[in-house]
Amino acid sequence: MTRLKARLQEKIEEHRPRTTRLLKEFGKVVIDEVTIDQCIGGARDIKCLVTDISYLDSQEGIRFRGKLIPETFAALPKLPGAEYPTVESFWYFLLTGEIPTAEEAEEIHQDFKARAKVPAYVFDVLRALPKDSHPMVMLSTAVLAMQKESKFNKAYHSLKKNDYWDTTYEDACDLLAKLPEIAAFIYRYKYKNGDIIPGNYELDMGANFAHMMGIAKPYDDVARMYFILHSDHESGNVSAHTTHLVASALSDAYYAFSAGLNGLAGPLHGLANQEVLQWIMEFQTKMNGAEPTEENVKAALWDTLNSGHVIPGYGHAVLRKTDPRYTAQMEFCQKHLPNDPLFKLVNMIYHVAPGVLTEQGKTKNPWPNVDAQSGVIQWYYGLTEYDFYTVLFGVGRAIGVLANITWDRALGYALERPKSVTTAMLEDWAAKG
Ligand code: NMX
Ligand code: MLT
Repeated sequence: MTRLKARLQEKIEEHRPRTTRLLKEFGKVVIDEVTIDQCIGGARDIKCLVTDISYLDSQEGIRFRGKLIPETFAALPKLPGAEYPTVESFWYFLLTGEIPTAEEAEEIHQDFKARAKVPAYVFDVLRALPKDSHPMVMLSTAVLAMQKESKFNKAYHSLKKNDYWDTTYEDACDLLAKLPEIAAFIYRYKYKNGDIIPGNYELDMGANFAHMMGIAKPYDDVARMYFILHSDHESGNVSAHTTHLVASALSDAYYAFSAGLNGLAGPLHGLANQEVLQWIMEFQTKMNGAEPTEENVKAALWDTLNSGHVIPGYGHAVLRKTDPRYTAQMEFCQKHLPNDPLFKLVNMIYHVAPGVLTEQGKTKNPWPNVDAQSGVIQWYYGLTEYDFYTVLFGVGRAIGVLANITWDRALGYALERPKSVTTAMLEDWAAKG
């Protein structure tokens, strides 16, 4: 057993009495009420999910296990010469809430290496799909195709509820270890004439991903930063919530994560990073080679709004300030690509879009989210096929949602089944005030 798994087991045993006590002694304590607009409007702000892995505050943004993004980057171990921590050390941190030593992080690297081999049939399945399938269809299909490997599913009938977490953790690690190779395969198969680069599992996950993508340094650090930043955003977002919901039926990690990816593929969620680049490309085409100015950016933003579309990369269901994940990536750009024309244009949009959205007066949050800045970095390092960007988000998101469903099973969270009402019932409540 790895030190991570042993520590996780201890943590789970320490934690269980807290959940049991809350349920037994305080189960009927009221923590929220539900209004009609929440019922119709996407359950916004209703407190009815529990996770200790991350928490999103509308003002300060995400905290992973209590740490803000800069604190997380500063605390975790890094490889010599690297600017960002390894994904492996972050996985340990998300699961246990503890900072691993370099040796503990290396043990995860070795564990992932042993789990990394992608079954050959996965590549056959991907090749059998139409080549113009969206890369997210490919990723989700690849994950679902591997469901027969699920250790949880194989063991299910012989397991006791308290043991569910063990094989869920095994599935989570197996899946996470394989995802970078699957994602890189999709990229090279679809856009690089199938010129596949075999993995080098001596490298950590970020560096190996960069290697398999065929992109030179510092893309290893880009990959580490990107996967960590996109990993988790508490439990209510569509991809995390879907993964949690599907797993609550005791569908295994493969079923659950594949479903979560399908939610991530929507333009209001993870596909927004692709939409941002598409918006920029269409803007540049309209500019026909002319220098962008704040005036023509503003006019293009109004055109988008007036045609009934959203400005991709702006707004958020919870955040009410600039997303710190946007800021973290902007800081990377300021350091590594300060004079890049696309970065300058994205900055110009940042200066203009919040004013336009505020003037329009609909959105509760006119500030940029993670997706407004992420494509610029990918583009700069040669990854210009922007319909691939949500796959990168998906690999990162796996870290958070797989850690979450491991804990869901550890704490015996119930089948999720909220109650629905009818419009007539709402009208009745409305009439009564
Ligand atoms: N551009 C234009 N209108 C917007 C935008 C935007 N960026 N953001 C919100 N609105 C509108 C929204 O469509 C709604 O209009 P209506 O009343 O006509 O339905 C109104 O403002 C109120 O929406 P909010 O309550 O501010 O936002 P909500 O919580 O419903 O939605 C998002 C949050 C993220 C779906 C929304 O801000 C949006 O569509 N943003 C653009 C897409 C995007 O960047 N998504 C990525 C989010 C991050 N991620 O990776 O998942
Ligand atoms: C996310 O990372 O999941 C997005 O910012 C959406 C959200 O938190 O609702």
